[in-house]
Amino acid sequence: MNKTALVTGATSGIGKATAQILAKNNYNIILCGRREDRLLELKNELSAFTEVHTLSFDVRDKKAVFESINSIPESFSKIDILINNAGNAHGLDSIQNGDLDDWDAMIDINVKGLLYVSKAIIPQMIERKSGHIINIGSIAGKEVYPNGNVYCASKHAVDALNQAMRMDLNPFGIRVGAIHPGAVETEFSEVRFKGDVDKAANVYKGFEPLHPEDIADIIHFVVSRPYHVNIADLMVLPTAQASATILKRD
Ligand code: NDP
Ligand code: 8X3
Repeated sequence: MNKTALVTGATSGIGKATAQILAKNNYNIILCGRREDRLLELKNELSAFTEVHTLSFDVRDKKAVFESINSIPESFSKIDILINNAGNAHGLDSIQNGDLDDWDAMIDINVKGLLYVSKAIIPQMIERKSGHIINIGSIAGKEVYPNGNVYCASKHAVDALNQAMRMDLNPFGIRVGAIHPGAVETEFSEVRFKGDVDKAANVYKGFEPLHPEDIADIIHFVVSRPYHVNIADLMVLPTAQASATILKRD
């Protein structure tokens, strides 16, 4: 029987590429995100390969998270793989100039949203004594960089939660691991710079960033390891990137 994977943030970037590669490798997919038009478009594309269900909710809205996950039809309700990917940076400002709404967004989406979705799905994994959770962290969860303050804090929290989940879920045979990418060219920088596409494009100028498919390919590798193998913590950088702040540009 095909495994079922629930992917948050499947309307764009890493989440979308992950849904695409998993669908092509016979995983049933639950696509999550807020933008329904994109969810339906991707569902149409991936239905050629596998069974696809869509769930539109904002991960900040805990009631909507639980209602949506509880509404999943029987045929998709056994979730084998949870990919906690939804998240973004909002702004790139010093701590003294940071915008409170940006701070709320990053903590509410990247940390609390990840917790809500996990809390809604973990009980069924515990009951079955099986499951695999992949948390998408960041190099920003391993290092801090100037003006990255709250985004870095939110991703350090993901790193901590990844370790904590692995400990707490260990008695139940549930695999938990994180992937921490460096620079990946997605809509990430457009969101961070509030739609300023030129500023966003500059982030990736002069070097080859990772493409969302590079991370998706690794996620597929991680979930397809034999049960006794848990890839617990993996940092993936573009070759041009040595750290959060050291980048070799042409
Ligand atoms: P994108 O902006 O391309 O995708 C972000 C996804 O998150 C979208 O599908 C979006 O869907 C979803 N999302 C955002 N806010 C919410 C919300 N409130 N409720 C539900 N879904 C939401 O960025 P990436 O693909 O790059 O980002 C994916 C993950 O990778 C994030 O956790 C990010 O922090 C992490 N990451 C990214 C890196 C990069 O350089 N790009 C590097 C390291 C980590 P929708 O808007 O439809 O709701
Ligand atoms: C995204 C990568 O370096 O902008 O998490 O924080 S970075």
